[in-house]
Amino acid sequence: KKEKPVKPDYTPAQKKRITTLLSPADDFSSVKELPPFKELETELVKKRKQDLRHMYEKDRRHQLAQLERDISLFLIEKGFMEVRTSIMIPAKFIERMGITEEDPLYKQIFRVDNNTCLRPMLAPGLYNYLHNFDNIMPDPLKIFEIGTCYRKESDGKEHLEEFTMINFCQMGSGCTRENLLKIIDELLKYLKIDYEVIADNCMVYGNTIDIMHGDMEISSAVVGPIPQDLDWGVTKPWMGAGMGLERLLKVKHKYTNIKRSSRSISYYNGITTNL
Ligand code: ATP
Ligand code: 9VF
Ligand code: MG
Repeated sequence: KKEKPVKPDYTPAQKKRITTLLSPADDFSSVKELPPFKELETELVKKRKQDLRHMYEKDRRHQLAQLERDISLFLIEKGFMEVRTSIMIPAKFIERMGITEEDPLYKQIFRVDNNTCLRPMLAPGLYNYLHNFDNIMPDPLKIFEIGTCYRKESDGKEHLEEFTMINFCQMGSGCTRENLLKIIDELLKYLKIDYEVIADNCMVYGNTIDIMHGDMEISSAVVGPIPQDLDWGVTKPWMGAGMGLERLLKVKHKYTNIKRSSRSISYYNGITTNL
């Protein structure tokens, strides 16, 4: 039996506009027939303006900024010290990370000039702190950074070229897979995000423990040491994990596209600003 097409059929441009205007909370499952485009558009524009006015009145916090604050407080509470390092880094840090021309990440680096690039990850800054704080702080040394990273990406719904990473790490005693998974579990429980643990590997770290939500990787976690530690003057065991904040927001708010949670002039807290 052939299914009756739902009328009216929108043009591709109209479908796109409706998709942009939809919020994950909108539910059309009980609607048998969609209204004409203009009618639906007007209704959705009105709802999204209301959503934004409601945020202005009741909350005023930016999701991405608030998530950063939540994660910072959580990790500070757990004994990790917050650091902030440069977004523009020496290009030689890329090589020192062990990222060679064969590594897919190599071509993804945004170069600023011959000697400078935008950081694709937080590890170089953290390595510097692990080295410099080793003879200052008691054991174990626990630090983290949250900040913007840049990678040239080609595919869409889960990748941004400008995204926010949290990378926490511990050096010295207690650096076991079990302890690492425990912190990740506590953090993701605190953020109310379901996950699965799988094994993966990458060129920089070798074996990684990947934290997945469905098909999307939300974190890569590693238990060191690894050979390139020595190039950073790091000689003790370590463990650490990197996690993307926009991906966490995508899961939390059920966004269909990660752009909704990115740094943007097109969306505010997942709502289009084109109203
Ligand atoms: P993927 O395989 O999905 O491209 P990755 O393994 O290259 O990710 P990692 O280097 O492990 O990413 O970075 C740690 C975390 O940072 C990822 O688990 C993800 O949550 C986040 N992340 C990495 N690249 C991006 C990106 N382009 N946009 C948004 N988040 C990202
Ligand atoms: C875990 C994701 C090498 C001791 C300074 C900290 C980690 C992986 C994080 C990473 C990636 N690594 N950005 O290192 O915590 O996979 O590229 Si450190
Ligand atoms: Mg990874």
